[in-house]
Amino acid sequence: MYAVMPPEGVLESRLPNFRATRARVLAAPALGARFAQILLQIAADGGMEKPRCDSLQHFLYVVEGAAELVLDGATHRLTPGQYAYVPVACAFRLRAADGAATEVMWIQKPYQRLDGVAAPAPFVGDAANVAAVCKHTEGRTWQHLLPDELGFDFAVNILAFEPGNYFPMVETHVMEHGLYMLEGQGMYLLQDQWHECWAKDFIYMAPFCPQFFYATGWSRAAYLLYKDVNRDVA
Ligand code: UGY
Ligand code: MN
Repeated sequence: MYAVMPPEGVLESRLPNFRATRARVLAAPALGARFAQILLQIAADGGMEKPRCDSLQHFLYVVEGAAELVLDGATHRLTPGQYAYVPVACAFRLRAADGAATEVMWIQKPYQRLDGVAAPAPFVGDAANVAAVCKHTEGRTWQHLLPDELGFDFAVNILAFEPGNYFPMVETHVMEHGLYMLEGQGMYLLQDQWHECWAKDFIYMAPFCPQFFYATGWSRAAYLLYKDVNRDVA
């Protein structure tokens, strides 16, 4: 199962504890996903009314503009490509910064603890400082935005493709994906259908959905990819 969602078709929601904010819900348990992914379009005077502290873990990635994040008592100004990880029971508050609108991708997931493994601590990062690793083929890179540690039960990676570059094989795996196209364009094979995708499109891929991508157009293509990892599956 999968869902391809161009931005113009994703109707807006209003969420509790937010003011002057349009929420585009891209993935949620209602879809069968074990996480939620929401694009927040926050007006200049918008954002969370009060801090939030709950039983979910959160990942926030700034897509446009600048956001002010208060995390665990410290204030951060985050710009495109900068992001934060918020563990369970950690207070945070997100608002627009600099008196201008901002767009933030928000991922929420219940945490699956592992006996004997410490839960991750909150942190703020910048994709510009994350190494781009070439794993299989030239012209195709991965950036792992979260540390490769067993404490994390999900990963968020940026995959980038030079024009014409592609996966070495069709993948089919137990992990599910939330994919947000950051730049460029390409063709996605999902199950047995081809879909053309552009920047700002979203794709949900359920576990075991066959998937393959190649970049088209004249500039590189890149996407932000959520994936569940590091836990038993039975
Ligand atoms: O890591 C992944 O599962 C990745 N190669 N999948 C994808 O980009 N659809
Ligand atoms: Mn995959």
